[in-house]
Amino acid sequence: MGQTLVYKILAEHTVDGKIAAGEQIGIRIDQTLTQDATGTTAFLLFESMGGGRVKTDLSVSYVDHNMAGFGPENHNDHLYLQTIAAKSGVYHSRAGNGICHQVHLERFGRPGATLLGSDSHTPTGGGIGMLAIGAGGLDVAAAMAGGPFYLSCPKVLGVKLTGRLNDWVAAKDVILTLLGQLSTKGNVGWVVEYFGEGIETLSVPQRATITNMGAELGVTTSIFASDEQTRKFLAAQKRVQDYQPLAADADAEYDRLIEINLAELEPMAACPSSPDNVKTVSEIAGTGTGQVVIGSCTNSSFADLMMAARTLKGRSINNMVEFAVAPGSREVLNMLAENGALADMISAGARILESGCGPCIGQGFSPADEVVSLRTFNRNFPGRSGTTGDKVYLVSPETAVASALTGKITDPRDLPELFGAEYPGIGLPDEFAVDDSMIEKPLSEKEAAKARVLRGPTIVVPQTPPPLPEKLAAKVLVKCGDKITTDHIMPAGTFLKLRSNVPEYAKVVFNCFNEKGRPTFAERALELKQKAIAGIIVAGESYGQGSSREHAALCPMYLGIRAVIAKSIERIHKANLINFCIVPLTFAEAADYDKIEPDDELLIDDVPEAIKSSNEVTIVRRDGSFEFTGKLELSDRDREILLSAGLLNYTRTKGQRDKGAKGQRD
Ligand code: MIC
Ligand code: SF4
Repeated sequence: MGQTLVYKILAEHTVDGKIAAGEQIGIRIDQTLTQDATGTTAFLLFESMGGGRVKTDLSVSYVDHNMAGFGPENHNDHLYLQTIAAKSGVYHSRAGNGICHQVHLERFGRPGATLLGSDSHTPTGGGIGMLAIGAGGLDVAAAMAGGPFYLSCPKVLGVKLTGRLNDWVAAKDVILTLLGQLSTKGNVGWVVEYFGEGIETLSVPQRATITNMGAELGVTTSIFASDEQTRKFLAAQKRVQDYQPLAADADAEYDRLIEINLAELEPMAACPSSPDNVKTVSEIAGTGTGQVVIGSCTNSSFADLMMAARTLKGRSINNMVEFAVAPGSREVLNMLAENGALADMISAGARILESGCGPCIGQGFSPADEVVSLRTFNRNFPGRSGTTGDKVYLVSPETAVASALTGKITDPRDLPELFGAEYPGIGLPDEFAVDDSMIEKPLSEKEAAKARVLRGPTIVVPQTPPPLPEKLAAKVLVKCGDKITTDHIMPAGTFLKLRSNVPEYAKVVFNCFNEKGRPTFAERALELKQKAIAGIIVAGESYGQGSSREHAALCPMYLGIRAVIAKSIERIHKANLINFCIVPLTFAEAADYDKIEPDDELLIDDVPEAIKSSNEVTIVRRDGSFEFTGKLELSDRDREILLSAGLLNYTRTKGQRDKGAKGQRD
């Protein structure tokens, strides 16, 4: 039987374990990326591991999330990241140079390589044929230190693309269609591999839109073959030397197969407030909109913005719409400035935002109350825009432009009739305006030895978790439902600037559930912690979906949370919980979820023993009225990490054990 592309890359990178679906494997990581909102913690933890020079082929630190600079926090972070990168052998992409995923695709992505990024949209790199995986910052720090990355060897979902997209139908509509079919739940442990003659019609940036938003499916990553389209993209980025052709064998067998005829797709939208709440645009057409934003790592490539500029040229956006454009990279912004497209957008009424994440992570541009906001982003979780009760729709740039012109949700295929607009059909430019002057090279080892790292007072080294107790006495601090995202657990928006200061940031854990006049989640947790009582979080399906932010584990750990009991837990978040020594448990019987009440006091005996040798624990209500079974779905390594009080301690003690073993051999 032939091999899938995923398994070919895994075969070249697996350094521990057996390559078979469901087995734990450790893979060598060629490249890492970090961004500022997760990067400060990642680098602080990297330093706690011993620091020194990174051991990867390439590591890049980006500044793209926290750029508004209200107060000193953001700039303190930037300076720390710039100086620690230079010292540790890491490239540093400065604020304003663009969104990590887009810049990485443009300047560093390499077909066939492995990339680990402290951001859940790292799979964007799958558009260029990399095996690109999102993880928590501590896992990325461990990879920078030269350690393998451990994952469950995935099953492969083959998506066969045939046909060609019609005018005004976009790559975004491909992934929205798939999200409508597969939803955001139940896809943990899978990788999506796109193949078939339809992929030949999609450029690398279009492929990257699809792999980027694959993150919303909850899969480990998504990947396209590396072919003539990849070669053209790399050549236009003046790095054709990085090209190598790569594809699955013709007789590769997939664990599951889906076929999509691109020619049959139509414009789609993810309706409020989940990326899988998908409808066709024609179904919701006519709904009034007061805000439209084009940008984010999903849809702000040169072609996306040129399409918008050409369509807007000589026209004006509706006067009830606030319209903004955030170019994905400085390269794209420069090209638009040089060829006049920027002027066309400005003339049409666009507000031009800087190249960065911006409104996607609630850094401004929150919609007014009750206003429908159309965005070309990848996530519309409740409140993520910064407005409680927001109504955010996720759409393609084509649908965004059409709706900005009319002031209501509009199928872009109506543009020729409404405005006489022709489909611009923008392809890849022969050459991108490459300018790496805002990507700083690291210092040489000799220079680095003398270099000083700037660590402003708002940067606080995170605490490490205490060991697990023999008997866990804990109180249920919150009982939440299905699809709790890391945005619910650890809000971003105006709180994002607290990322480098866990004691401060921890104050807003589960802020969305806090009620005025009542003690907050954090206050209740800290009060219990003082009495040596732990906190437990109870949740439904897909707990921790969305971002990779390890603060969703780190801050609860700081507050004394020692276990999560859920119907299911998403991959990256589960790894983050283990890394920060919070025991991830799942209900053996889903119906037991209904019997637990908030404030219940629960007891678990012999916790370390169960973690050592069992796949389950018995959880008893303190008054003895109810007991149930929690499943421990853990690899041997997960167990060791929990027993060592988290990944940082595990790495330190493992380092000592390895040294001891080497000493004995010598
Ligand atoms: C996001 O899109 O939610 C983020 C902000 O990029 C996160 C990372 C973070 O929380 O810093 C992600 O996707 O992992
Ligand atoms: Fe930035 Fe939004 Fe992309 Fe996250 S999803 S990396 S916040 S642009």
